[in-house]
Amino acid sequence: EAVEYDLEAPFSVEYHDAIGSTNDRARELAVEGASDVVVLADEQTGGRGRLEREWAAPSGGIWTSVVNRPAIAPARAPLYTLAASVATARAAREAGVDARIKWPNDVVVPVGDEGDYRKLAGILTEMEGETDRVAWLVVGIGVNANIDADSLPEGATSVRDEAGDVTRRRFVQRLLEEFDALRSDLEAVVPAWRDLALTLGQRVRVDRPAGEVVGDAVDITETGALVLETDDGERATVSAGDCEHLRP
Ligand code: BT5
Repeated sequence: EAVEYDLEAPFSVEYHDAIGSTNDRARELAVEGASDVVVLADEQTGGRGRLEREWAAPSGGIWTSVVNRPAIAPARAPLYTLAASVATARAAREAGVDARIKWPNDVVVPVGDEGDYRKLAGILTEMEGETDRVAWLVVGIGVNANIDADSLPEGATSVRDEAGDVTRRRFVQRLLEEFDALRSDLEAVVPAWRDLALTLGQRVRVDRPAGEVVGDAVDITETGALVLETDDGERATVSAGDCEHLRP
């Protein structure tokens, strides 16, 4: 199936049948000064997750990276990641998938009602800039679209398995419309994220560079950090890390 990605403004598309990682290509374009370019591929041979983890990206998925040049401080960059998760979840919901968000950046489908889930999509944001201003920011989005979930790593699901195949062009167009609206109205990101959050109300363990915290996830801050209430009644705010939902 040939993929036709003729997206609407403000985005222009660079499409590859196969590429190592769309994030790597988007970073090259960003360094050359590009803006609002969307790199898309049918297949990635070296897809990356966070912390050098591998991202499985076979043919049939939506593997994309958006080059942004936002006039924001680096401290607000996590809002772009949250905006991408919200936009992805909304596009998936329109395709008939019960998509929710697991803090900070996973788009998941709940399994049962105790916080279990399967992962539908992941986001990888990379940026460069000064202390007071971002130079460029690449938001990488990987969606398991028209792929059998059993050919993906354990714990993954796909749009195909949840709701049937989608027209990828239409899915990406929807996703980018939502993303564009949210990035131009950053105040709207956190409320939209809260509405879709699976993590809020869960008992969680967060692994972060400074060590592990366990508690109840009660909120996120205006910059997207997770607020935990620990067992000794203290509040802990975590801005980055890996989050695991625990059984109540
Ligand atoms: C992420 O990392 O979730 C970010 C994934 C970003 C992928 C996009 S695709 C377009 C762009 N180009 C790239 O090279 N990357 C971005 P993280 O939270 O670290 O999760 C990684 C973990 O998810 C892995 O260790 C696996 O356990 C699992 N995993 C790998 N591939 C998966 C898949 N296709 N679906 C669901 N889970 C997967």
